[in-house]
Amino acid sequence: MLTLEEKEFLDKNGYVALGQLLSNDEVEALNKRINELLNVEGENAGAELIESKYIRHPKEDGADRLADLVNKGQVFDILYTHPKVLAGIKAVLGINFKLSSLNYRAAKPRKGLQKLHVDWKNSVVNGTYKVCNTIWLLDDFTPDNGATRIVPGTHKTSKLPEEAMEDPMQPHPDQILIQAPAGSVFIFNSHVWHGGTTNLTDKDRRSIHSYFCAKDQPQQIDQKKYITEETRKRIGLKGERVLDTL
Ligand SMILES: O=C(O)CCC(=O)C(=O)O
Repeated sequence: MLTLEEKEFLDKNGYVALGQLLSNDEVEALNKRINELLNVEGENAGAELIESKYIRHPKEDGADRLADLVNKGQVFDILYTHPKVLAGIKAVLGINFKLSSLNYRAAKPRKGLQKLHVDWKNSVVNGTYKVCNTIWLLDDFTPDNGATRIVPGTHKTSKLPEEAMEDPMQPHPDQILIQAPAGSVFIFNSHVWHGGTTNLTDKDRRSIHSYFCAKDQPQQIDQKKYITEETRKRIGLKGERVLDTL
């Protein structure tokens, strides 16, 4: 499902654009459900990440977070079962992977800057990648609304940003910004240096991350613990295989 060119680009640069996989109606339906959840969950939004001891994200100042979207509506199913996305994840992690978490992140106006980071404790130089992310754009990503930055090729270096840069909060000379219309999807190897940028507009910059890990790694959200009967019935064996809940 991924062309040879897409696979080679992903391997070389650590990210690839998969195009606009969602229609405008699908984006609208996702944003509607997200708004409902933000209203209902209020201060508790993202609590599942705290429970699972994954504390960095919900405490992020300047970003809204929602977690465990797997169990919060059918509208989210496509985000971790789309065949093209699964093909992209397989290209990075091999056949033995599972969903780690399905979370919402919005960079709030005038906020959202993150240091360049990888989602792993150390650098991985031999290609045995452990984690891989997908970002689904729920707004157009533009140069000034907090688009994700990536430093292409850094998943193959032996250094982490904090070892190579004086200040990983600063722009990197080689960084690119993910820029594409709402409904687009990018795969990025989580070992590539990446991070959110400042949203200089007065509107949220919304996205959902379907984040995957190798089968032998713990999930950010323990999918077996959280899965509801309703989700099980809805997604069937194929979905459960991706969640590793069977
Ligand atoms: O949402 C983004 O632009 C990037 C988020 C990210 O890298 C993170 O939260 O670790």
